[in-house]
Amino acid sequence: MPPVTSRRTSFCRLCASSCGVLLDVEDGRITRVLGDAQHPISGGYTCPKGRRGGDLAHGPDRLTTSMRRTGTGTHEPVPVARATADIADRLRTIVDRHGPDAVALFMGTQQNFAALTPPMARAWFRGTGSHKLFSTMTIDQSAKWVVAERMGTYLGGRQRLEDADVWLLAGTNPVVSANGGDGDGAVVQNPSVTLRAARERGLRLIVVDPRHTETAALADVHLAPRPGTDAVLFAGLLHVVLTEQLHDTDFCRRYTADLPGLVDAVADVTPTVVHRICGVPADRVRAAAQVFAGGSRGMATSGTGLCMGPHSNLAEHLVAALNVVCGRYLREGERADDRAVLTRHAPARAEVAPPARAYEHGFRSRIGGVRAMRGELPSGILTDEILEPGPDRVRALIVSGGNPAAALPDRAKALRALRSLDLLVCIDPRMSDTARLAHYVIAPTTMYERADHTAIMEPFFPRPFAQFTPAVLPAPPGVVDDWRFFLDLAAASGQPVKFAGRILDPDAPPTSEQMLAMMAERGRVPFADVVTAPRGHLAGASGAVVGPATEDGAGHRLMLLPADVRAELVAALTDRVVTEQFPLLLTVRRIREAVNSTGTRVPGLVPGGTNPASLHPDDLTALGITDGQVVTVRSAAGRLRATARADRTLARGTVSMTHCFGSVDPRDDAGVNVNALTGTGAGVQAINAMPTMTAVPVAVGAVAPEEELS
Ligand SMILES: Nc1nc2c(c(=O)[nH]1)N[C@H]1C(S)=C(S)[C@@H](COP(=O)(O)OP(=O)(O)OC[C@H]3O[C@@H](n4cnc5c(=O)[nH]c(N)nc54)[C@H](O)[C@@H]3O)O[C@H]1N2
Ligand SMILES: Nc1nc2c(c(=O)[nH]1)N[C@H]1C(S)=C(S)[C@@H](COP(=O)(O)OP(=O)(O)OC[C@H]3O[C@@H](n4cnc5c(=O)[nH]c(N)nc54)[C@H](O)[C@@H]3O)O[C@H]1N2
Ligand code: SF4
Ligand SMILES: [Mo]
Repeated sequence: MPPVTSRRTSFCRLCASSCGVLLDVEDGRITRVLGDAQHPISGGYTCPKGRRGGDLAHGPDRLTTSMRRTGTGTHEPVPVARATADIADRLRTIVDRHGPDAVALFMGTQQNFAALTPPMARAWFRGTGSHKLFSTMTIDQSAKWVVAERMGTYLGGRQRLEDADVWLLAGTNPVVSANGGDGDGAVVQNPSVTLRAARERGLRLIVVDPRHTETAALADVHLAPRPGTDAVLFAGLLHVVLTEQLHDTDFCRRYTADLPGLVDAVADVTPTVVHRICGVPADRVRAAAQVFAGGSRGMATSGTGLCMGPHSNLAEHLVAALNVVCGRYLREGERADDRAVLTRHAPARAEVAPPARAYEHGFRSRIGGVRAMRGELPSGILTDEILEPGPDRVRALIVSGGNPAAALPDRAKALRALRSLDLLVCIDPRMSDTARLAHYVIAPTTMYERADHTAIMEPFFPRPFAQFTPAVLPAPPGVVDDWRFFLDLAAASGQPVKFAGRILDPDAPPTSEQMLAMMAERGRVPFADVVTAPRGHLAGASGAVVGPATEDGAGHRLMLLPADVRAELVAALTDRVVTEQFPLLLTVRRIREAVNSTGTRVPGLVPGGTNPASLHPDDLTALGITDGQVVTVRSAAGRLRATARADRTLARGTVSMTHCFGSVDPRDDAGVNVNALTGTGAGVQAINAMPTMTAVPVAVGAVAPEEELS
């Protein structure tokens, strides 16, 4: 009998896009992933890694049982219940000796794409009493948190792409990353179609990127600054807007405290100064500012290219200041940007939450006196938290949906730190680098083996939308849902777990579907309406409008340029980015075929199988290097070997590589890990300890043939 194929609807959960998919399933295996053309948000779009989504479940390296490290450093299968009990025992011993702060949780990217995992991981963590919570946000875009703390937040909501006539994207390439920065969902889904449609209705698009990216190819204006100089560029854009009086005087009068201070601080940052520092011609700086401020609606949003640079907190602050002075926020009485469907609606008000500088009061780490922000310590100090002696040194680390061995800056130190732990637990469906170093690897269900909904992703959808998917594939018998592992670990440790307002009974836990329903109880749409709509539920506008300021809130103002930000601007203006020893600047770049390390080892997915070091062909010629040649890339932090690739989209003087490749096992042919080059002390940001991961000074040289053989 020929195998029976059934076609199921679901949504992909490898990135925030949550694209609607059709899955052909045969004998419990996915044989084909198709974009769902009738999906109301993604409209049939999928990317290469999404189309290989079945490999996560069926690939040769899929873990179908949990693993335990043996005395010789290899791993052997262990039943998950045994592993959970052992982990609880070992945690208890560590806490008894060293206190709860010896236990840390690292929350990675893939944790965020399962609705139940973050709340349950956090619920377990809260029960430990530890302060050592880390996530990838602080090696990514925590500059946005810093901006909110130093500037304050306007609570009426941001303008949206759907009715904007101008948009500026800085250091983000949504056509590839499906991520336009700032959690501003409009450009996340079906990105090139979305951006093209916006342009057809008259939107003018400005892209700021040292590379002529796939997104820049769709832009009206492309500025290619020298990497790491965005803060100066944005100060210059503000200079033009403010000297030419293109700003929104009414918004500034109502909601800002210190406009004259900003005017003064950027007075000398003329387009000529910008040209000298950033390499962008003065007339183009002026024109870009005029196009942006000349629009009536639309924001500047930014991504990793800004948030990972040497002045990331300042650069982000000035992007936000540009939005503020141009008044690109929703006013009282306007339709609110209300995308809550399964989550609770938060009312929008035309007022300011003043700068709170909460990072001055949070838990204080012994590492550099750095403090927690939003309950998290910065991942930039995680390795020191593990390695530096001290009574509350981190000795046990649980990694949920992340791969810090590949993702953390200063790879050698990160590996040393992870290897030195008394207990490393990694929940991962494959033997990632972090899993290989772990004492226990918990094998979880993969995306199509679990029921889920889009509650966490609501802010990223362009319209109020929610989707539910049941599990489409049977899970292998040895695996466990991520959320269930945290519940069982809490139970084995004698910690009660509270979820959606009730204490869960670990002996008779709810099903995933019940948990998802509990999570959606405060939504505006009954969960049943979402469950019965296989392609998801478009909820329509909620009718909410931006309300008036409260009595308390009416007096609050945004701080455009507090003294510390001003000092950072002075420093950025005098910075020397490149040196003779390291004349080139290494930049970050994502590829369609991988989300961080996920996808890097799927056979045949990444073109060429690896991550090259791209340079402008003229730079290659000047260095005497040919396309395809093996080169050494050196920085102050370390060196690596990669294949050189000629790439005309890059500005001269830049090198571009993709992160999270490579392997701790030298037998693997898995590319090279770029974090061999990152993470020296230089450029680490105050407040959030954000390391420099783009605009890293490097030198590239040919590898002599005899060296290549060794
Ligand atoms: N040099 C340099 N370094 C960087 C960056 C850069 O641009 N340049 N980018 C930084 C950024 S923005 C980030 S976000 C980090 C990424 O840092 P991480 O989030 O730590 O890295 P990922 O590779 O995304 O790790 C995800 C892991 O989850 C696993 N996984 C997949 N599905 C599931 C699941 O259902 N359950 C569980 N439990 N696990 C699953 C995958 O196999 C993978 O090992 O890297 C940072 N590091
Ligand atoms: N396909 C795919 N999608 C992803 C991911 C992935 O790995 N692959 N990762 C996900 C994650 S974890 C994140 S955080 C988001 C990130 O999403 P994005 O921030 O959009 O990431 P990138 O696509 O790398 O775009 C960063 C851009 O910044 C530019 N850049 C580098 N240095 C500088 C600089 O100094 N100044 C300026 N102005 N630009 C600079 C680079 O050339 C690049 O085009 O993407 C998410 N989506
Ligand atoms: S963009 Fe790709 S990885 Fe992201 S949800 Fe869509 S198909 Fe999946
Ligand atoms: Mo990220």
